[in-house]
Amino acid sequence: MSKKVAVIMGSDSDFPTVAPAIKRLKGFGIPVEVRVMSAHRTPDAAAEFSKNAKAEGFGVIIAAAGKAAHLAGVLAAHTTLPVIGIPVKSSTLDGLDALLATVQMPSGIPVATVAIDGADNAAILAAQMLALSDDSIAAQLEQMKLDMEKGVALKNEALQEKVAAL
Ligand code: C2R
Repeated sequence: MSKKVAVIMGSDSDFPTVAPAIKRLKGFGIPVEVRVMSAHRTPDAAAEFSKNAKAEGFGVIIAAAGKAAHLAGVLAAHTTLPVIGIPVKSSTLDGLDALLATVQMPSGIPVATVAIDGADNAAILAAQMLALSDDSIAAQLEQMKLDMEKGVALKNEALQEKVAAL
């Protein structure tokens, strides 16, 4: 059994954005624990969770937050586990605020930041981290890339037919 992935979101309003990450991780057979937790609204719980995460069997933390998105950075401050940040588009600034707050970490405390609302890539990146010491996840990732390649080849073929018909 691989290490667990924690998927933490700043608010339950982030759930629709984060759901694809949970689905993807489950698809890989990776054990996932999902929590609402906030560096702003529940600062003690967030710090405590992160401090204990490694000992609790987590291998990666994914943190999703919108607006002034400090969640991923604060979780990263309290652990040596890799933290992946998902900036959520939940404001009038279309997620640019969350992107900058998540990605612009000071030296020493990295947060691997995916695209705005990039939940699926966050899950794939977490799987790639766990795959370093888990052959079953590594094999699934290899297969995923082969499937993707086949999918693009099929799309290319279909496109050639459309071009020829012009
Ligand atoms: P509500 O919908 O609950 O008002 O939250 C959440 O991630 C959400 O996108 C609005 C937005 O506030 C974000 N939030 C943060 C943090 N906690 C909640 N950015 C944090 O700790 O960084």
